[in-house]
Parts: sequence; C-alpha cells; structure tokens
Amino acid sequence: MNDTIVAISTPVGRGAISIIRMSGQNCLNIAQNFFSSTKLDYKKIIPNMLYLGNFKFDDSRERCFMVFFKSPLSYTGEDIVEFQVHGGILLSQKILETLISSGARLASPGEFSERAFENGKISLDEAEAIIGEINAESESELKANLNLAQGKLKEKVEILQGNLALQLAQIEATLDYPEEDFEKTVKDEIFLSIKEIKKEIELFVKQSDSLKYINNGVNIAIVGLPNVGKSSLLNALIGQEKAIVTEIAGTTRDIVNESIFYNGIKFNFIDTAGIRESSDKVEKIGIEKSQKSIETADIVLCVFDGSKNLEEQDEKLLNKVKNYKHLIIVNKTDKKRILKPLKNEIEVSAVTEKGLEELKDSIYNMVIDKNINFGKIMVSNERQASALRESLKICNEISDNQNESMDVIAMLIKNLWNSLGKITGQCENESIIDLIFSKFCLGK
Ligand SMILES: Nc1nc2c(ncn2[C@@H]2O[C@H](COP(=O)(O)OP(=O)(O)OP(=O)(O)O)[C@@H](O)[C@H]2O)c(=O)[nH]1
Ligand SMILES: [Mg+2]
Repeated sequence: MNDTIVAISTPVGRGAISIIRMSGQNCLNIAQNFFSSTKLDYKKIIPNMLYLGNFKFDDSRERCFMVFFKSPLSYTGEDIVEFQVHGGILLSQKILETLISSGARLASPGEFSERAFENGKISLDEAEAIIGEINAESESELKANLNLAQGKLKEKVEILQGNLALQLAQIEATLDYPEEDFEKTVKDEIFLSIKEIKKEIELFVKQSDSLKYINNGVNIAIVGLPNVGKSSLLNALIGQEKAIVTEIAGTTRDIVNESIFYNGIKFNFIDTAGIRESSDKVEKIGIEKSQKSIETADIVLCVFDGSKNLEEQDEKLLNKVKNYKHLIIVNKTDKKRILKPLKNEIEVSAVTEKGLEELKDSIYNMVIDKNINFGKIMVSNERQASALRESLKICNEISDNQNESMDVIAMLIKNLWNSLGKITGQCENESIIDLIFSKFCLGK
C-alpha cells in the first residue's frame, strides 16, 4: 500500500492562493487532526465539495478551504485532500510541516502524476500533456503571473543573445581590419559586455536556486575529523538523539540523516564518518561516503574541535571544502579555546547549544536570497536552471581566456549563445519516463 504523500502544488508566490495536496489512504485521517468546519462531519464527508473552515496549528488557526476527492475519482486514483490557503511561503510551509509531522511524507517532484500513471489514471502521453496544461491554465492568477514571468525570461534571454550576436559581428569586423588597436578596443568592449551578461545570469541562477531549495529542501553534510562532535551537532540541531555519540574516535561509520524545517525551509542534515587514515574496511567505506557527501551536498558544515589545534587532516579538509558552498564551524566552545581563529568561523557548542540559531540562520541566508521577490521569479524549471548554470560557466571561461585569439573567443561566445538558446525552449531528446516525471512541478 502506498504511503500518504503531501506537497505544495502551486508555484511559490506571494499574495495568491496556495494549494497543499495530500494523496494516499491516510489523508483523511491526517486532515481530521487539524481541519474543522461547522458543515463538515468526517464520517459523512461529501467528495468534491469545498468546505470552508479552520486549520488548527499549535497556537493559532488559519481560515482556509478543504476539498476531498474520493478514490478512484481523483487525480492520482487515491484518496486526495487539498487545502486552499492564502499564498506566501511561510503559511503553506507551516501547513505542510504540520501534515508531515502527522504522518504524511513530502512528495518528490512528479510523484502525484507518477501515482496517477501507476493507477492507470493517465497515460504517459497524457502525463506529458499535463506539463503543457500547467502552463496553459489561464484562469489562475498565479499561473498567469508565472506565464508572464516566463515570457519575460524569454525576452531577457533574447536580449542577451542579441547582445552576443553583436559581439560576434564585431569580431568578424576585426578579421577584416586586423589592426592591433581596433582588436584591442573590440576585446575591451566584449569583456565589459560579458561581465554585464554574467551579472544578469548570476541573478537568474540565484533565483532558481532559492526556488529549488524552497521546493526540495537543502542537503547539509556535516563533516570533519573523528570526535570533533559532528554527531552531537546533528542531534542538537534536530533536537533528538538520533546519532550515536561516544568519546571513541570513529563512532559514526555510515551516513545518518534527519530533517527539520527552519523558517519554512527543509534542512536535511547528513552526519558522516570522521575523516582520517584508516585501515578498517568498514570505516574506510564510511570515510569514502563522507568525502562524497562534500561533493554532493548543497552545503557543507566543516566542523573543528575548538579545544585542540588543527591537525594535518583538518588543513586538508579546509582545502577541499574551499571549492564547495560551506560554513566553518568551531565546536566545543564550552571548553577552553586552543584553536586559532579561522576565517568566517561560527562558534558553537553541541553541549550547551550555543550558536545553533546563528548557524541555522547562516544556512538559511546562504540558500535564500533575501532580496528575492517570489512573485517575480522567472526561472521555473530545472531545464532552464541548468542551462543558466552552464551559461554562467561559459561566461567564466570567457573571462579566463581574455588573452586568447579572437577565434577562440568567438567560439566561446557562440557556445554561450547556444547555451542560452536552450532556455528559450528548443526541444530535447528526453524519452525516459523518469525524465518526464521529474519535469513536473513539485506537487503535480
Ligand atoms: N565539551 C563538549 N564536548 C562535546 C561537544 N560536542 C561533542 N562533544 C563530545 O565529543 C565526543 C565526540 O562526539 P561525537 O559527536 O561522537 O563526535 P563525532 O565527530 O561524531 O565523532 P565520529 O563519529 O567518531 O567521527 C563525545 O564525547 C561528545 O560528548 C561540545 O560541544 N562540547
Ligand atoms: Mg559521529
């Protein structure tokens, strides 16, 4: 039997309506714990009827609608409960958290449609058509905004491409008039222009990253040498004794993870084995996993023991994490400090819980751009986001190759033009089912 899944089905937005959708056998039981309406008797609930009522939190209640779709007459073919609440990420995330705390599981992107497909509610073709439908539902204000934003992204990208075409034409001209001075002037102009383009792309990437973290959560790896207090830190951060803590170096051997919500964002903490030279077969595998987690996590918490000096392994680790989004954490600050100050360090104590709020705040600020206006997000899917990241990489490549010949620079500019072109929507060869489903918005 499938478990009950839940997600925010509408795109993230301010001032509009959010729909939180829950699907699975248990959804009505879960809803019953929090939603009540004078007109509603759960034993006699009428499917497809919109009930106006209150969603109850620990200390407050929110006026919202609830609707029940009875299996098999629902989108997924299972029982579905949907809540329609005022927009804004905090409220909908809070409802989401509440439902998760009561036994629902956060759905992965496309999982609702995958269930619909499994239950014979939609064919694969239809699944694909839904993607189009998501963009075409014009009556919803939010969707309209999204479409508008999409149009704006296309417009913006076309302007950038136009600018690049101009640079290419300039390069062409230098080939006809190969005087040194002219070439230098053109080069200067090109690099100035690429700098501006890079700034714009960076902004888009930031926006889409924030959106990704809001939708999918943030994976945060806790790494460091044995005994620095990684597992203690995990336990303190999540508020439960999940990982084993002992004074023996090499206690944690496998990955331990647990999630919490912070300001509406899911933080998934991943505790790892302490990194050291080891001849123990099991520990070695654990350490390999730790190293891997540095590469795959969204953020790395690099933990040091404040009551000791740095060891050679610590230095190695510091060097490695430089290339990844990371925070430097000095733990055990309840003890006498021996460790010299590290750049941008955050002082914490897993025992007294000092600095933990600051740490969570720092993580939040790293993933959510505080200037972001969610109503104006233009990048809405991973395909666009990855094209933007690729474009950003090419911009950097161009800046790094300023001394190359005009031919090389022209080639890189063409690459950049092409990479931006992927955003405006050339179709790609994506036939695998997984890819189709992962193209859905979360909650569809
Ligand atoms: N005084 C003090 N002791 C701490 C703190 N954090 C952890 N410890 C102690 O340090 C020892 C190691 O803690 P763990 O959390 O197991 O360390 P770890 O980094 O997970 O170790 P491995 O799993 O072996 O890599 C335990 O005895 C903890 O009680 C702290 O903030 N202050
Ligand atoms: Mg441990």
